[in-house]
Amino acid sequence: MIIYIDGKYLPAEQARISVFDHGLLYGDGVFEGIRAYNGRVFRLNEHLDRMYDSAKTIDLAVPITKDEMVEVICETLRKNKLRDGYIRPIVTRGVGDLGLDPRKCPKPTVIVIAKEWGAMYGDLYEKGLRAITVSIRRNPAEALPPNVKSLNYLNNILAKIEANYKGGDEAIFFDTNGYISEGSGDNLYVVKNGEILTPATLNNLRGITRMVLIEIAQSLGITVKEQNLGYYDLYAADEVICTGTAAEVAPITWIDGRVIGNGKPGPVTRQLMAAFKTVTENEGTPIDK
Ligand code: PXG
Repeated sequence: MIIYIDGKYLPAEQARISVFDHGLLYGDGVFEGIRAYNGRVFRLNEHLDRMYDSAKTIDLAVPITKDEMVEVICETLRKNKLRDGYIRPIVTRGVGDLGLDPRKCPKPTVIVIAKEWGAMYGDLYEKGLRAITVSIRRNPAEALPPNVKSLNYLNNILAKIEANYKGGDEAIFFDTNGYISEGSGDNLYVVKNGEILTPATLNNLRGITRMVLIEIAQSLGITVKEQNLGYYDLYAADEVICTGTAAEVAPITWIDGRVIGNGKPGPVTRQLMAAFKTVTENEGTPIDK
């Protein structure tokens, strides 16, 4: 496996960062999770826009341009002979001293990992996921905005740990006001009476797959409404869906012991899953020059 790190393409065992990198010491940095399908990188510009916006928000100047990042990502895929796979660009604050002041870090570290990664949830796309609403709340936007895709994922990891202990395939977060936020690594939707309802993106990450899902739904003539949702909306839903680059479009058929709909992936979910597959296989930035 070949990994890009600060201008070099190195074998994985030689791709090392300093123990004084503030990405490690403080989770100070940003990242993206992107997929390539069928020789093309899916929604690459949207992912990079989000990563550079996350960096801007934490006052981190990415040392290469977006165009250079596109080239580095495609070159990393080419060097690894990948046509399908998962891409993880990372920008950390860089090497500094102990002490959290970012002014101690003159040069951000840039890393790109690319590897194979198939369907995250295996047979659960057919069976449906079990989800647990967790007691830990999503970080509020006034503390650490969920729109910053930062290297500090502890809030999400704690939710995942709680769901693991309680027998869930995925966690469902509420925000500090009691409204539904998102999953530990995906956005959430309720289907009720043929309409899709989803929270606005202040209390959750503005998912790229979410954007795609909304476009697909609209092209199929399905109404999508952004609104505050509570746990009533989950338990009383006809269908519940989650989306993410890793999860893709996945059905949730059981939440906290309640069976959602008839306990099987519903018709709207199935329609969206099929349309998503078509879109991913036919769109994107070509990996080859
Ligand atoms: N919310 C959170 C908290 C996420 O981390 C999403 C929503 C969905 O966003 P996209 O843009 O991917 O539709 C994410 C993305 C992983 C992994 O390593 C997690 C994500 C993406 C890729 C890999 O588990 N989460």
